[in-house]
Amino acid sequence: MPGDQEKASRARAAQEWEFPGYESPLPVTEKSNPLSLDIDRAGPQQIVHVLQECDAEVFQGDLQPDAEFKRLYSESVIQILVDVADRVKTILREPDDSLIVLSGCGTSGRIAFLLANTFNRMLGWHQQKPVYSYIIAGGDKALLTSQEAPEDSPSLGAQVLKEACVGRKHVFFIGISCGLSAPFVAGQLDFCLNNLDMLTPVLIGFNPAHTARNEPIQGWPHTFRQVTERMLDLQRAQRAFVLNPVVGPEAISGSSRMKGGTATKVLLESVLLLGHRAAHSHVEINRQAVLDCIRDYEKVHEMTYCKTNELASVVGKAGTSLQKEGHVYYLGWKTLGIMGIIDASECVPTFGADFQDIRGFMYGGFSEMNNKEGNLSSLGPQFCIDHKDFVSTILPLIGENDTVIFIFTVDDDFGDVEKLAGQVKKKTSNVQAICHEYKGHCFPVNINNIFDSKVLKISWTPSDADDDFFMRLQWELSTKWMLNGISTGAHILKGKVYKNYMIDLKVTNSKLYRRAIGILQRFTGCQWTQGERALLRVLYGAEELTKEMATADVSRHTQAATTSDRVVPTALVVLQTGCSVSQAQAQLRECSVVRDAVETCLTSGRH
Ligand code: F1P
Repeated sequence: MPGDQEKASRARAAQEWEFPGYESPLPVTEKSNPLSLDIDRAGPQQIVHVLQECDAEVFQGDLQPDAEFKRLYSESVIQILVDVADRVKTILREPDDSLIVLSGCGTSGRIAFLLANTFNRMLGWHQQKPVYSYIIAGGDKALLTSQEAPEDSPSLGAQVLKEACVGRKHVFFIGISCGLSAPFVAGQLDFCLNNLDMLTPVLIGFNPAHTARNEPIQGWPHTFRQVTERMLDLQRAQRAFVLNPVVGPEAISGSSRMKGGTATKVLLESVLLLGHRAAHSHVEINRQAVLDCIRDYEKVHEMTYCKTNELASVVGKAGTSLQKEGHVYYLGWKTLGIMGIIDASECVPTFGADFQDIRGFMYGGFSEMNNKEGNLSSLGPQFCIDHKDFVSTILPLIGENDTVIFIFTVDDDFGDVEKLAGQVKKKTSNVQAICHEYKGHCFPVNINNIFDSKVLKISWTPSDADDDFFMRLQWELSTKWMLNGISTGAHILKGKVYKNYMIDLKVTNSKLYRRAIGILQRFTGCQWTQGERALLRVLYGAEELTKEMATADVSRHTQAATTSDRVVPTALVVLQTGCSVSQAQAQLRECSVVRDAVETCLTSGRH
């Protein structure tokens, strides 16, 4: 645990991004975190340490009473959590004709899916019908793969929500956009604001409202910021709610799957849990109850990062696998299997990874996923997520360069774990485990004997208030931190990160398009238009842009990006050296490590 001195220095470092001029005008979720500036040069131990520090910022209290940014523990945020939990309780008490919709894009939609299913299951235990529904931009395909383009359509968002509301009288809509930026969610919130007699909207995100995205949205009359401001006006009358504490910049700039996803899970689970406890067990919803709940999650952070050495060891193993062109496989059970699948799917847009680099599988596959569209495995290998798929298609090819990570708890059938581990061990000695047990419920055998190495095992001591349900939510969060650390760390070790930027991101929607140009500007000092031209030349593989290319919509550009590789690194080389697109591509092909290629180009360009 950090000492006082370390805590103080952490607070000092964290304050840097709070200065008004720091990387202005970027919103907090897009800024680079001063704590992780050198993460690209760090070893596994240091990577984990930096992630621990960045993740701790999620729970940082107000530094001064009049601090510019609201935090998770700020009075006003806690009050909104109380109000939202109270609404959840009201719906659960009178569930007929009511619906709670959780919606988002990418990671935010995946968390929406996870929680909608989890809390419907809880209702089932109380003999109640499901009340929750989830929406993810791009449909269920987006649960397993990156489908970034639908994120840009407000009308699609509104349409899907409208369909979900059919036959309901009251809908409590929770829209998640970590960066307060996704047009898909803006469209849904706007739909709510136009139908307030039926819908009450909640917006979850992690930027101050005045930095919500304000650029025009193609074919739509509003911006995200305007929608947010309308909601804030209605908040006074409790007809809309905006939950937007700041949790600090991501360790990898803009990678909202990390802290954004974590904070979403913490906030949403807290309000839903308290709503359920109030509705079913008559536990009062008040500020203290909210604070206690968030503190419990903060303890999960401490428990998880107590295992720094073990986690660093797995990060190192996974990094070596990726460096040697091997793979990392997550084999999980129940919702921890879903956490693995989610984490793996996010590596494609974040690091420009191949979907085969890191893959997730879960016991029972789609019959356990419980997604709306059912079994998607016929859509292609990315959608084959059952352990059986792993055994039939991957296991025969496994070798020493691969890392296989088992993710399970004491509540899973240990015989299944042992059997599969036995099969994998015949192929590689690199078999790791992340597992959770709790007081009075320990594994029947010494896990180390099965996995031959330091196992990442956390033994939890539940407090009296903890039920099994809450315990699982905590395991999920703990597992999320570990998996985010492993996949991020492994890609850093592979050289997919430059300083703390995802230098090889996929430029597949308008947010990522702007982020890519921002990266070019930052490292080459170019003007926006110059950076954009270089990016477009690479996207279209053209030395000269035609008028049509230069004037096309961003959606056309991002469509072109789906088939392009190493877009930002190539544009960087073009800008820095003045060479042609094909020369830059050839130069990068010679260099296996993207980070080194970028670094060489930038430093030599300065001489
Ligand atoms: C949604 C999102 C991210 C994803 C990528 C593109 O962001 O899909 O989940 O990792 O960065 O955007 P947000 O709307 O929650 O900010």
